[in-house]
Amino acid sequence: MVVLGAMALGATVLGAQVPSRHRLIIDTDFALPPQDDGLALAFALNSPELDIVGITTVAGNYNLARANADVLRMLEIAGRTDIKVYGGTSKPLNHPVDEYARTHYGKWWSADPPPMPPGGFARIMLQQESAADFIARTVTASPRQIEILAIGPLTNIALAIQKNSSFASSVKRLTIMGGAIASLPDGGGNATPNAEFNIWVDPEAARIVLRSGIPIALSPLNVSRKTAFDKQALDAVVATKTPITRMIESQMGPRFARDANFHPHMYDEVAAASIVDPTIVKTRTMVVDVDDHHGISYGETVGGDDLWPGAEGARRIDVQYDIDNARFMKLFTERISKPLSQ
Ligand SMILES: [Ca+2]
Repeated sequence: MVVLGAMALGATVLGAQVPSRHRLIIDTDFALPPQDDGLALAFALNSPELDIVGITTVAGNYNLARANADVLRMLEIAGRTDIKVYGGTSKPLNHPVDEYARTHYGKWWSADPPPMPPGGFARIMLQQESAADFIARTVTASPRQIEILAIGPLTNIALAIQKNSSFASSVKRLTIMGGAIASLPDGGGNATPNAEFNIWVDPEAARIVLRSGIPIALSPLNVSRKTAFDKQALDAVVATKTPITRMIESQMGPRFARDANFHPHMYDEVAAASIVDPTIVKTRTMVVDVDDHHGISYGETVGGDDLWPGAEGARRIDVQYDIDNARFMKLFTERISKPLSQ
């Protein structure tokens, strides 16, 4: 605890500089657990290595109103109303709402009012500034100091790139949960046969972001598919009673009660944990680009060891391809189940 406390403050101990915290913006298509964004935020709030400088919302799993309502309520439950929330875009840059979007997973296109979160709607409010404006302003004010964890469609990040010409070169690092690399084991899509959901919702934004030159770590389905949140993990998390674990128990307990073998993959949680401890994943550099043609592979992330015809202008990024699942789960459950601290 002494070591962590010193790290948390970025302090000097006996004249030796210890690592400073990651100053982090979290960009999320948020919903409360059992959705992975909710579990990832619970992990982040309880990780002293992370200094969350703001949360920005985007439409994805549900619409923007649901993301806003749920994340504001989660911060109240966690007692972290000091963290400001900035509302993002309610629709992708170009993706049309077609019959496939309406009938398959994801309510990004919906105008449904958000359901009441546990304990009622939050009393705290969104900030006036838009997500893209906040991201661009904050990052360019502290060049190469701010990291971004993007765990939804990349619309806000693409808009920040378009709004401010010095933004991309000012980002310290961008960790993305998204994509699926077919040329690596456990690839293949989940929104379509080839496309992963976050990238598929806004392929045009993802292509802008991946080609921007921002230092990127991609956490694709290839690693998500090697993980699962199971009954054992739930039991470990709720063994300690905190406002967060009680909420997780109320949200997820009934689901596991109906099916003890329920074991959803972990997506955004892996991306968040890989910032706290990069050694839990194996990473390789690849050229990665996004297919934004409205054809059978719309939204596919294609990765290769070198540039290939048609990918001119694509960039080399870090791609996670394997995970030490036992160490990840230990870190994840320990963090979520410990008492909340600021
Ligand atoms: Ca997400």
